[in-house]
Amino acid sequence: MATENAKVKLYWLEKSRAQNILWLLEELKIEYEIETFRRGSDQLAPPELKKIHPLGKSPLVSVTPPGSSEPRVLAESGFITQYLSEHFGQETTMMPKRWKNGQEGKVGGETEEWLRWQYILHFVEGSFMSTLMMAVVVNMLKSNKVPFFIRPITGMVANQILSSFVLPTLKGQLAFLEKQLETSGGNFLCGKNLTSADVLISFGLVSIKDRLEEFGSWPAGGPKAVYPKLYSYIARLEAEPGYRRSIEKIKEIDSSLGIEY
Ligand SMILES: N[C@@H](CCC(=O)N[C@@H](CS)C(=O)NCC(=O)O)C(=O)O
Repeated sequence: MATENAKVKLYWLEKSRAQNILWLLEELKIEYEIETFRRGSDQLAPPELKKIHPLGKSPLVSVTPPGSSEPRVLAESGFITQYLSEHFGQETTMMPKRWKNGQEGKVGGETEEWLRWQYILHFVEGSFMSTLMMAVVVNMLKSNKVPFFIRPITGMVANQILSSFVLPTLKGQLAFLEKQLETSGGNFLCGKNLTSADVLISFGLVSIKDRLEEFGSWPAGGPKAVYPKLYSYIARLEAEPGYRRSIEKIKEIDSSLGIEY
């Protein structure tokens, strides 16, 4: 698709991973439109989003090619990230170079950076976010959202699920990310440059960084001592100018809209 004059629109939901895509659009330095949505009192997305895409989740992005009036609706954060990076990221570091010189199109001819980038795009939604969601939802069984007289029982069940399955899985994924950072040869997951894989994982990491101790026990020093590289990396992501701009952008649109990680 020729990208000049393509119209891009982000359907952004408050307190959601749509913030990643807003950051990505800022990095791509393209013009885009943004429509904001609030969650209902049930914390779900409003029904209007179902008119854009049948699943009614956010982020959603529509791309209208130049000369067309037919927007293509993209859903699923990983797919949106890949599509936007491939079409609009050529002049940026968002998508690493795919082929080693002279190895174009060959099995095994891909660069290490590109393989990492593709892998992380799938890992984020395929593994990481579902573990985080499970941790957060199971943890609610311990909270004051549950009537106090059954909370001792739901709390016991929650602790059992967290300690036997969720936290070990999450710790494995965080240790994996720590190792990725150790071996990337740079400050980011794929190497020296910030890519859209870093952008895509940011919402999950920022939202969970201060909550890990709620999910079970940790060695002395807590998660920060266990994953020092990961915690420095999260701080670097939060200091990125594009990340800061994405937060300012929402405040400019409506200061009452929640980003809340
Ligand atoms: N797998 C989807 C997940 C989308 C998703 O669940 N989005 C959440 C926001 S973080 C949402 O729309 N929640 C509101 C709801 O479930 O009604 C993706 O990769 O984008």
